[in-house]
Amino acid sequence: MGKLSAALSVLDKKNFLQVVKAELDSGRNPLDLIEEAREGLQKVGEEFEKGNLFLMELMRAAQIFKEAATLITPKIKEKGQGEEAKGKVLIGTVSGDVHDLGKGIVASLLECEGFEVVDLGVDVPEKIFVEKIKEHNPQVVGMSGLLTTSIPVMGKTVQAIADAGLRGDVKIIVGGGVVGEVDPSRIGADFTTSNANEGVRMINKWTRKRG
Ligand code: B12
Repeated sequence: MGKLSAALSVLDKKNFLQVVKAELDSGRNPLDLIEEAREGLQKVGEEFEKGNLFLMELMRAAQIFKEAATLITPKIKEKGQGEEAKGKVLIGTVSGDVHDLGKGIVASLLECEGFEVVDLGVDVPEKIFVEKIKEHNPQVVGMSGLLTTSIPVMGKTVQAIADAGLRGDVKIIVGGGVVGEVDPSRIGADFTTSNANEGVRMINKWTRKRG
């Protein structure tokens, strides 16, 4: 385990933020830092699952991660400056799920790449996805979720988009922890991933202008 994930997994905020700052100052790739911090959060999640940590501690870990993200994302954005607008992506965490750290990272990465991002927030009902697709006309819809119970909810959301006659107009990408590892056909999505970079690469591929 790296220094960063070790500090987060024991909820040592001071040390964690110090390591983040030092690594950024030494020119470390901000995306690597995010992935390392994510490992730390995963460890916290495992301890929570085993009953060794309370929900309060899970929340504290999330808060520490958020603080680090406010230091890291401007560095990611610096890299992406000057890009032309590439297209529009609508993104949200599905109904019943409030996990949003990963979604925030994907949204920042997409903005860095020059996409316009419409972030619908968390716990987003199916009908809001449908309404907002009509309103914003995105090329890509991203759904995030970390709970196992979010898998069928995502399936229902895709179905609602299809029932509204909009499925042919958008590519659908799904991500977030174990949810991002399921087969896309189970959800009716075009792609699933638990890696923000891989997701952004796929969205780039879909929206690349031809000719
Ligand atoms: C932090 C956290 C919380 C925080 C969330 C704070 C917030 N603002 O997001 C709080 C404390 C609120 C929370 C609450 C709960 N949590 Co929680 N939580 C976590 C934890 C520790 C980390 C998740 C995280 O943010 N990781 C860091 C981010 C960066 O990673 P990520 O989300 O995977 O995102 C990356 C990729 O997946 C990808 N990605 C994400 N979304 C998308 C979308 C697209 C389109 C793309 C392309 C890519 C992409 O990009 C990111 C960067 O690479 C996980 C443990 C784990 N193993 O994940 C548990 C975990 C997800 N939680 C869990 C549970 C059970 C809960 C609660 C039910 C607990 C409770 N008893 O109340 C509640 C549920 C609340 C709800 N209704 O949603 C379980 C889920 C079990 C399951 N399989 O269903 C986990 C796995 C913990 C565990 N092992 O038990 N949680």
